[in-house]
Amino acid sequence: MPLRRPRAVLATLAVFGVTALATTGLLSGCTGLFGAPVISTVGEVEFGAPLAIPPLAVSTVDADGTRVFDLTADEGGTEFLPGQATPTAGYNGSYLGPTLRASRGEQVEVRFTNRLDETTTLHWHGMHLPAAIDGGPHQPVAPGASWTPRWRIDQPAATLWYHPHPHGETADQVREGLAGMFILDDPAEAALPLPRDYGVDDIPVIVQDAAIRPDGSLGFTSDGFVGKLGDTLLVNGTVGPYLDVVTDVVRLRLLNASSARIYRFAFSDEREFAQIASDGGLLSAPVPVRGVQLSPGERAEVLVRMAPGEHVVLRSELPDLGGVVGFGGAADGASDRFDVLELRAAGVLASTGSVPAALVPVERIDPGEASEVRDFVLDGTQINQQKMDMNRIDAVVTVDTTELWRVRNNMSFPHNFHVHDVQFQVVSIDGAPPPPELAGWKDTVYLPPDRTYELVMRFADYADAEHPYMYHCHLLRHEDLGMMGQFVVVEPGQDVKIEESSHDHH
Ligand SMILES: [Cu+2]
Repeated sequence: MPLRRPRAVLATLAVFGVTALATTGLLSGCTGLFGAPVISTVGEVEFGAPLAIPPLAVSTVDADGTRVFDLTADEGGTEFLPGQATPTAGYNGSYLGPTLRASRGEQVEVRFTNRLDETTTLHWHGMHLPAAIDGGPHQPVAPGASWTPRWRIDQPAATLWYHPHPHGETADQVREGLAGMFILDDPAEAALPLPRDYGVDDIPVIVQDAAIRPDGSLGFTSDGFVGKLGDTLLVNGTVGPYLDVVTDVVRLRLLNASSARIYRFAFSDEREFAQIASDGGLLSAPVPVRGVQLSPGERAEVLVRMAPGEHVVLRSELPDLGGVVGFGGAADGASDRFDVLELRAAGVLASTGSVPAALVPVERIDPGEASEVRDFVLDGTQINQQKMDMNRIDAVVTVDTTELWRVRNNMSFPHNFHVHDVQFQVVSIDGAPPPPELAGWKDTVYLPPDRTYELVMRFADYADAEHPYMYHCHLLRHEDLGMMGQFVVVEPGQDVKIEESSHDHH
């Protein structure tokens, strides 16, 4: 039994007409304001299972040099707890998907087949690629159908990911297990003395929360405004995982693939570690930290130094949601703590060298060059007082320009903001410069209540007046409820013409 039941209580909570439910078997402990369960698994997890490492996706290289991957989405069953089969879905397997890996400059092709019994899409989160193959809600793949996007990798080394993006259905499909990592390599990253032996000293860490009901099915412990939260962490699909560490420095690629939960990753001994990358690639220099906070969709790469023989636990400590949030924050997971992953160092550790003093130059985008300033106010589950409409284009961007987007969370609940097509830079937070860990490339950023984030981004290429990109809150319930908008990138003076056939799945 890898996991003792975490402390949670059965409570009902009326949040926007939704009821909070506790689905765990043994219920004890304390209750947050308004009755949401307060969860702590700290010290409760037995770490009885080796961390599953998603396999690297097999690829073939065509005669013209294109790297070709095959991905099939299908339903299956996964044994998260011994003897209990949980109905799940995955790519090329029963839960999650293989890690795709490609290098800057490579042409890639993904031959995707949907064997689910419902329509899905396959979105390349963080990837710079044409809108027509972005895999958003306008590229539905029907049950039994295939889809073969093909593009050139044209961005820095980074930890990206892929997941479904069908309008209104994203949260359920991701929660069932449809997600995977996409690692990009480039010469600048390869020249640095960083751990990069996949699954050995360079470890994908995909973190999701769920509640596993006694019958093995996936449930939740609370279902409030932010969405469904669970009391059990799945790390690469493993409950109660440990990792045998064999090098003196280990690189963790942290991905928050949860639909609503915000984590603040830290270690049980509060040790310092180094954040080396944010969503879109390496920072200019390692940032010494004792915690890394990730909202849904965000990634961070960190380096952790280990001593021979030691054990240390990666935890999620209380997240800093930014002041008083929601009903005291309990329904948003603000009061929850988790044991995530135990790192177990071998008695003798191979040396991977030192943590480099500098990483790669991160060219700053000058906000003074912005030819357009746009405001996005997130309120309720709307952006600028409108819900997503597949037939409405919310912003028309001219190709080869820089824009400044002022994004504001007008509520006392958490939101975040994800932009397709580009990696942006945070210019300011309520007028102040961002902290160093937010000074690199980002595609998703947490929005604390009552604050305004200025984001600068360049729309360098891929003009296409017929296919939109999305921007949206990546708390998946909010996205599904319509907290999303669409923009097209056009040639100067070009008219927008969205083809009716491109959104015929409604
Ligand atoms: Cu939101």
